[in-house]
Amino acid sequence: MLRALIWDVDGTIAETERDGHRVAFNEAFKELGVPWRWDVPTYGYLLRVTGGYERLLFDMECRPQAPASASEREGMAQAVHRRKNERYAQMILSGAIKARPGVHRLMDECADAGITMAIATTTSRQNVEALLAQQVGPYWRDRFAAIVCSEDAPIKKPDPLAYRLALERLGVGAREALAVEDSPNGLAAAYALGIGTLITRSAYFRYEAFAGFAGICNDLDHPITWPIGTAPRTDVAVLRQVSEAWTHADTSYSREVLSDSTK
Ligand code: XBP
Ligand code: MG
Repeated sequence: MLRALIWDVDGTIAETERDGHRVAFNEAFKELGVPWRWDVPTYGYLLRVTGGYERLLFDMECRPQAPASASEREGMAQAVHRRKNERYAQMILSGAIKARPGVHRLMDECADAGITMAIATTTSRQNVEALLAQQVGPYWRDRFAAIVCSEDAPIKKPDPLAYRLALERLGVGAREALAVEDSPNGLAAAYALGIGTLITRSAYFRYEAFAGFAGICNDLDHPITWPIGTAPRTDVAVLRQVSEAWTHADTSYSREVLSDSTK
């Protein structure tokens, strides 16, 4: 039975990757004299690496203009990432980035239906705070029984740690929860524990060939498809059907992954 809905943040609650973090990174590059920018396709490619700091280090590995020594690159990445987060918070607080369609509605419906909610994200507490306070309101924390951020789960998605902690803090089993995600890395993190994932495609993953999802849609107000059904939008009744179908799904692959990781 569905008891909890676990929300990813970036790309899922709002289009923060393309319109927020990427733009803020470019502003930080400019301010700190870093001689390159990330256009929309380049940032999409870099999203394979989770974590803004890690993403930056990964990109620098093949930038001839980047410092030669690892310690200099790390120093530069720390400074840029810090400034990026300041600019990101300012951008979010200005209200420039809104929640994606259906997010507020589904959160309200879950609260009314007694479905507990949590957050499992690879971004920082400060970035979550900025977005949720702006978009959900000053009492946003009251809506979530568990809030797992990069400080709690430093090993980032696709590692399942963030979801493992969310389940533990919620006190529910994998089959009693659904995840809402926008990216392959997020899906992999939830899938590794056997949690069913509802994919709400963000701009970067509109044409991604996802595999292993419990349900998929372009946004929560648009039609959703799951292995044994379709519906015009995602509401609590649909979440329950998706969860029920997932209960019967074959996730033997994830069990193999889990047993391998404990050897
Ligand atoms: C997505 C991420 C984050 C953001 C940037 O997180 O990978 O790294 O791109 O945030 P989510 P930071 O799990 O919410 O989709 O700069 O704080 O890493
Ligand atoms: Mg995401």
